Amino acid sequence: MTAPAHTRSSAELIEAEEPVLAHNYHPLPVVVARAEGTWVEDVEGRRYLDMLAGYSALNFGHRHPALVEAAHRQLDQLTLTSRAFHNDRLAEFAERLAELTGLDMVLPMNTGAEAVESGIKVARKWAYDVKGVPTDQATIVVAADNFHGRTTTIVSFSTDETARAGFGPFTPGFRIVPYNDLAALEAAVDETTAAVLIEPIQGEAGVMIPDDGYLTGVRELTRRAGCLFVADEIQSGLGRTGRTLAVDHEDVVPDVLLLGKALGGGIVPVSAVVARREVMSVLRPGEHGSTFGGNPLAAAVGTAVVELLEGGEFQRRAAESGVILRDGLAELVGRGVVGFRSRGLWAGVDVDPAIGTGREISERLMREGVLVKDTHGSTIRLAPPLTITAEELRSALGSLEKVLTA
Ligand code: IF1
Repeated sequence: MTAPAHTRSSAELIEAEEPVLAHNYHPLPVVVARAEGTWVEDVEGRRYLDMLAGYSALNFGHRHPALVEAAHRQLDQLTLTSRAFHNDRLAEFAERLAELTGLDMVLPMNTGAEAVESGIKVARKWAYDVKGVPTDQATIVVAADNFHGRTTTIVSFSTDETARAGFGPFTPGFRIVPYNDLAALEAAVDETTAAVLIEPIQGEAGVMIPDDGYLTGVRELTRRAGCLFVADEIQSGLGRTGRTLAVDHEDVVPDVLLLGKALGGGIVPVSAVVARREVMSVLRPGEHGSTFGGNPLAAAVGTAVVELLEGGEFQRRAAESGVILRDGLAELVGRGVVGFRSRGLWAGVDVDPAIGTGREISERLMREGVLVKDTHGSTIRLAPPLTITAEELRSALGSLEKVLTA
């Protein structure tokens, strides 16, 4: 990779953002200009190992050749029709995504939050049309410490004050129970319940992995109670945990699956609600839609993503490299690491607060050429591209060790 000819330095570009860009983020002070595979390069040509992978939108690495080729090919043919017309790429995308997930029908959207919103609408409509819940009485049970996106309805059921405060009034109809607590879930579900909506592993909360049997329990409970199980696999899905879906670890099939992030290969925003036929069939023409959802460029890239996952190679790599990650982190426990949780190539690492906040650790790692992101307090998350080599992973773990034991 050669450095692009920039007229402004990283420092100048960071400073230039301040007066013109909304301050809803506090990024690490690195200005990325190019990337390939596991590596990104800044304006000055410094290289960094990407251990965040666009919050798992880059599961296949930056600019995976098969995905870039699919995008290029589609750019030369057709990019947008709107859903007023059919396009020649959508049928195959839906067929293959349904097949991959073991479900029946696909509602294509763009961002994760849109998939969540759409899933909520489908669940509510199902509650009224099929379950017979009285008009406007449907409830959805969610978990504390969830992260499902940033829209007004989604932040209505967030328990994170920073995400919520100042954005009311909030959408009613949600009940919040502790995560990983089947008894609390059981107590919250009643005849008004349209769905239980959870992340099979909670990302933003710090990669919180529920006890074995929790997802099976949610599946059995929702079936018994006659409500839907909606799994938000926007971050946990598509290879990250060593299986296609995080629910696959318990061989559980939800009624509704929410996908996003890596579904667009890190190239275009692609999300989807995937559901059983009886559930998705509640939507009739005019009741829901999106200008961009299911556009031919998104469908072409999404189909190429599904094709990569059909081979199983990425799931296998995540599982195998996940062992290196887990063993490497285990060696750091007591040497700067207080505790950690990991599944596949996804880890939440609690750093000894005496060493620094998650932010400070992230900044020190950046100076070592490794990019990560903190979650809360002294927890950092690791989620490299699934294409990361054993050598690269060991090098990142070495940098972490250096920063923690310096
Ligand atoms: C931000 C976290 C990751 C998600 C789940 C839906 C969405 C997300 C399980 C919405 C999005 C993001 C968005 C990003 C930070 C991020 C995140 F820190 F919040 F938890 F990935 F680690 N469901 N997650 O994780 O998807 O609308 O963004 O496409 O800065 O808000 P979106």
